[in-house]
Amino acid sequence: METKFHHIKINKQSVSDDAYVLKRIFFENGDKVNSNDIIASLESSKAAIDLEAGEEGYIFFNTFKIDEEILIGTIFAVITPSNSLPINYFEQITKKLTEEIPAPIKINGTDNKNISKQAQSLIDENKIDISVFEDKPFIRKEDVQSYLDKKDNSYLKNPPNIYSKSNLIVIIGGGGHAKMCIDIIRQMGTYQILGIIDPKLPVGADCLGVPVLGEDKILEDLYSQGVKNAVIAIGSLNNLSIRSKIYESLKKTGFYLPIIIHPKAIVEPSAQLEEGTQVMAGAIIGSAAIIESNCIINSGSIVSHDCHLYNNVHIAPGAILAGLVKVGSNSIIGMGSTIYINVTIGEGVVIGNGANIFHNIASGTFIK
Ligand code: JB2
Repeated sequence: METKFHHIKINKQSVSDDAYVLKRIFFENGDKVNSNDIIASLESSKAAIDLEAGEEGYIFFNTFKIDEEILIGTIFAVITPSNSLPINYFEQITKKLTEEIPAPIKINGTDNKNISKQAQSLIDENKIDISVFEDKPFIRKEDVQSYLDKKDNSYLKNPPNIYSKSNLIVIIGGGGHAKMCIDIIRQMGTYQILGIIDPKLPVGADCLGVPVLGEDKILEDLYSQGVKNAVIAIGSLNNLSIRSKIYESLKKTGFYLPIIIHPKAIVEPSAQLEEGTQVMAGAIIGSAAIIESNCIINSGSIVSHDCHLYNNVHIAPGAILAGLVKVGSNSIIGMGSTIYINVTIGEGVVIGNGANIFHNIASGTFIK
């Protein structure tokens, strides 16, 4: 039977507005809501607007930040009957909507009905010639702000139009693991790679045709220009906490970290993957496995049924986890090692390459 999802859209409340500003969100992703629950409040030019769930179920929000303008017609959240959402659900919808969007309307200064009120006042304030936005079917405050910010830097030399902008992604780190991530993202086809962030590589250096843009401090600027997605492409084999620190910092800025899955990996439909997890070529994730956020399931490894990997775990190439294995946060299971059924590995454990583990391993242990 097809699962029924209820989309919560931003609907027009008054004739004069084309977008509303997000003020508060009252639930977290995965929370249970009743149909008459208020899930968020927005602001129009005239009044506050309360957004109702409209259906009972589990709520998942599209990625918007407080004080961001949201266009009317946008799918703001989705309510699902079970506490899970298909991988990259909002990306798929956005992609579909993008394909359905008609050709941009030419704006020549006489017809300004496609400019939000806040955008218009910024344009007036800064005396901007609106022909600079002629590739945009609708001008939002963010577009004008981004144009103003851009005057002072050159990260987005050729900004794509607003609709494809939401699919831009930056790669954090420009070493070996980044190459694997770039190949996966290109094959997934959902995101457009803008560039690499790496403090040790010179700006303009090239990694598989992707340019290095600068160091981590430019990330907030990029985010404010409309780049909302990021991939942590650092394996950090010696210190997994680097990945978790970068994850926290990117989330704080507001970035969305998509789950990336190589097209030649096998992930059973009943497996649950969380934000930022990466599944490389040839990996297999078995039924009902739970892989929490920011994990790497590296090439050719096997995570069998009912395994539970907590945040920020790295399963190195060729490692095999039998069914029901649990692995605590920040642990690494080395290349070619095997973990016996039902074994629990603690947090911050390093299992060396080729080890065979038959018993539980305490947190912080290093196994050669
Ligand atoms: O905090 C950081 C940071 N720390 C290191 N921010 C950013 N933006 N970049 C950082 N880096 C950069 O990550 C380094 O400057 C370096 O260019 C890159 C790491 O590259 P490397 O090739 O040394 O490691 P890797 O993490 O990409 O890959 C390792 O781990 C994988 C899982 C390799 O050992 C691979 O062989 C392995 N498959």
